[in-house]
This record gives sequence, C-alpha cells and structure tokens, in this order.
Amino acid sequence: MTLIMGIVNVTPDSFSDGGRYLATDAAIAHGLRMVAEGAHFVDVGGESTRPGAARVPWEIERDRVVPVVAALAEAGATVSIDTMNAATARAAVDAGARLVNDVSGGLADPDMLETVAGTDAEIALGHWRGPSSDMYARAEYGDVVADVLAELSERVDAAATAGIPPHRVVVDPGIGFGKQPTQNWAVLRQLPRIVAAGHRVLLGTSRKGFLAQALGGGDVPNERRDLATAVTSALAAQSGVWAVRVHDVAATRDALVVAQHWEGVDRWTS
Ligand code: PMM
Repeated sequence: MTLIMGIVNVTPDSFSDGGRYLATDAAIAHGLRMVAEGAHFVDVGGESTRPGAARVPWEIERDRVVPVVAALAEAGATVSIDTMNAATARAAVDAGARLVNDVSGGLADPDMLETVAGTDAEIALGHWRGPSSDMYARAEYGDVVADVLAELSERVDAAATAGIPPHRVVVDPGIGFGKQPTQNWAVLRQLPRIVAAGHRVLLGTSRKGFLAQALGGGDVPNERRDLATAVTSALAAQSGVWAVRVHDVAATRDALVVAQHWEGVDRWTS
C-alpha cells in the first residue's frame, strides 16, 4: 500500500497554488477536503522551497503553520509539518504534528535532529545540497542514484547519532532539489533501488517543473501537471514507495486504485 500525503501550502508565494490558501481557515478547509478525498495525512508548510525562493523568518513560518496544524490535528487528521527550522518543527509537534518533513535532511538547521529526537514524532529526511536560491549550482553527480543513496545514508546515520532510531525515519530522494530534469528522471527510473536500501521512501513530484518540461515546457497549467503527477504516483507505487506527496489527492487516489486493479492485488490502497 502507498500512502497519500496531501499538500497544504500556507505561503503567499507558493508556485503551485498561488497563495490561495494563505488564510488559516482556507488552509484548514483545504486539508480536511483532502482527507475526505483519501489523503492518509496532510503536510502543512509555511515556507516555499520553489527554485529561487528566499528564506522566511522562522517566527513568520511558525505563525502561518501552527494554527493550521492544531486545527487539522484536532479534527482527527494525521499531520506532518514541512519545515527546515527546528523551532517551527517543535511548535508544530506540540500542536499535534506526527511527522517532521525536512527537505534538507536536517542540514539546514543544526538543531533539527536533536529537536525531533526529543519528541516522539517521525522524521522525513530529504536529499538536499543547499538552499533553493542556488540549488542547481550543486547539481553535479557521478552516478546520481548512488550519490543520493550515499548522502541519504549519511543523514540517517546523523539522525541515529542524534537519537532518532531508524524506524522513525523516512527518506526522500528530493526530486527537483539540486537536480536537473534528467537527474530527476534517473532517480525515478531507479526508485526500486532506493526502496531496496530499506527505509520507507517518500516521493514528491507533484506539479514540479521537470514534469512541465516533459510536457513541452512553457506555461503548463496545474490541471495538466496534476494528471502527470497521477501517473508518477502510480509508477512510484509500483516501485514500492511508502508515500507520495501530492496537491491533487483525488487524482492520485484514482491512479492508485486503477493501478491496484491492474495488478489484481489489494496492496496499494485501503
Ligand atoms: N517538495 C516540495 C516541498 N516539500 N517535501 C518532501 N518530503 N519532498 C518533496 O519533494 C518536497 C517537499 C516543493 O514543492 P511545493 O512547493 O509544491 O510544496
């Protein structure tokens, strides 16, 4: 079974929803709608990581996300917090988040791993080579999959040293983070190799630029990006990932159901 993580971006500058859900109430309603559509958990974020995005002071990020996390958790949703800041992670876990989703794998904030170790939350460690402002400057690899696996393994070891045991760790190859489109496709093509490394794998392809580029580039609307994401979700499920992080939960849910029927095995959805 592959879990569906629905995205709630509480930012004014998110490339993917244009800040439509900045208002707390709208973000909460959006999260609950995604749960109704089949999301197993919702990922609340208050800082955009789009290529070229500037960092946001953590207090602003915290003030954006905490009311949304608290309301969704109160309503019974399983909530994850998408942050690179330890203090935001702590505040969100105190408000009810169960998973800390750090795209930097604990590298952006030296306090992150120890902070999460001091809670009972799980952590998703993303493959990351530096801030969004210049992430393509670091997109140099020998064998991209081998390099991603080695660098993720270092982050898992760092988490263990900080006191987070491997069963509380999820890894994410960081599609689009410090990777050019051909490198993203190479990682996706070899997802089974990443899954075989033994950790639960979370994957985020939703609406990303490399999909738009594959569809011809230019101004590809979200509807077409969501259809492309439903395809990557089904293929990722086939590769054995633990969860996919998506904007359009209903489309991904449908894709996983269809893929499950194709297989004839009840293993991707519940
Ligand atoms: N991508 C984005 C943000 N958070 N979290 C994980 N675990 N994996 C990702 O690939 C990821 C992420 C950027 O996309 P968004 O701005 O649409 O949320």
